[in-house]
Amino acid sequence: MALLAYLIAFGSFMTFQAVVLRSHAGGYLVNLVDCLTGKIFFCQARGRLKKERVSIVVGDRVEVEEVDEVALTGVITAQLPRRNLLERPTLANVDQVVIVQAVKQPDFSPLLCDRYLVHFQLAMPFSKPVICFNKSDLASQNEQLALRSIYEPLGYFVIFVSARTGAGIDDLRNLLSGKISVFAGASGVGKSTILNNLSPELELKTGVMENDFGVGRHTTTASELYCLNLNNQTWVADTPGFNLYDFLHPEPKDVADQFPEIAEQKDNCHFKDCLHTVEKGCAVTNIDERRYQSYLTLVEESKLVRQEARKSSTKVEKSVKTVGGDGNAVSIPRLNKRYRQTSRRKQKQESFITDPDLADDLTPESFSDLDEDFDEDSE
Ligand SMILES: Nc1nc2c(ncn2[C@@H]2O[C@H](COP(=O)(O)OP(=O)(O)O)[C@@H](O)[C@H]2O)c(=O)[nH]1
Ligand SMILES: [Mg+2]
Ligand SMILES: [Zn+2]
Repeated sequence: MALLAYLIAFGSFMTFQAVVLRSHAGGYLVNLVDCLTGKIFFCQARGRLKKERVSIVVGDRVEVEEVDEVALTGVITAQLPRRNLLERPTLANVDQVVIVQAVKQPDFSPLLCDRYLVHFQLAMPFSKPVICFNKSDLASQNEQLALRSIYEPLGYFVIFVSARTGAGIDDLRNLLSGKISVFAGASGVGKSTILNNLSPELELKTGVMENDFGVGRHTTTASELYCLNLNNQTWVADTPGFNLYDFLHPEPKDVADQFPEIAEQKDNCHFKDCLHTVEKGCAVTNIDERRYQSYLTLVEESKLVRQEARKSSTKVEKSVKTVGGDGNAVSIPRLNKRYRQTSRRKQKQESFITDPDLADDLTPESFSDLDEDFDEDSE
């Protein structure tokens, strides 16, 4: 007992490194690195960090002090340098993305898969996306081969798994080991079921059930990082499905660079400013029909995105706000929403959760019912 008390007291003076798993109730849930307990600690950021507007996001490495191993709390005192930062989904220090698609239920959508590929190629140029087809138990060998033959020749690493039967899960585990990976893909493709199969103690809720608001109850609404029970150095982020406007679009002329089979042919095209879409005599030919349809769609969309951007850039007043008064008023740019501080109103709403009397009632369910941090105007 005395030893335990000593350890607790000692722990409170030590500095630990931690990985941020998700934001929660104005603070963060973290895993302590090199501490194989797998326990999740709730930490507030030190006031100084808030004042300096240090934005801590899922995947950040941080330093934690004042660790209380009984109450499972601590204080984040520093944010360690980031290797990278993804904007959508907001994640730091990501090594690779795994685009999860179902072979069936829902039917495989080449367009959606290509949207994710293009998005993550733009967002994470340092790492090639992996394509993971789930629900392989629902597709014949021939159907699997047909899907494989679209993407493998383009240089993508393709893996088939079934979270239901466990087929392919060991290969996926090897692929993830020692890295921080992102699972991206529409709701219902089986991301949570795969995570449960990889690490059963996660006990994630699966299956889309509609609640009274027409929203799937077990649909992920905020990015959350899970530490797989492998070697304490393997994390996977489950992320919400994207809305159409979440996808990044390059300039129309640059869409070709995101399709390896078009990129390698485009230099043979002698037309100036050719988008390789309609022109007779364009050198870009022999593209898989599904991929070409995706390409045409993305070129059209990227034109629309640029048009919209030009329209809204005239509304400059919307991107600045006025602070101060009495002749001292200055216009300053508005921060991107996700970097704004939580409003005082919202902090008050959240304070009941940080009430220690309520802390015992917190369950993973109540975590997922809470809003993401930084999602409200600070005005
Ligand atoms: N047949 C089959 N169904 C699966 C498989 N993986 C998941 N499912 C089902 O697909 C549905 C959605 O899974 P879920 O993990 O919640 O998807 P998420 O929204 O991507 O997290 C659930 O009903 C799962 O039981 C699989 O490998 N095979
Ligand atoms: Mg899920
Ligand atoms: Zn061309």
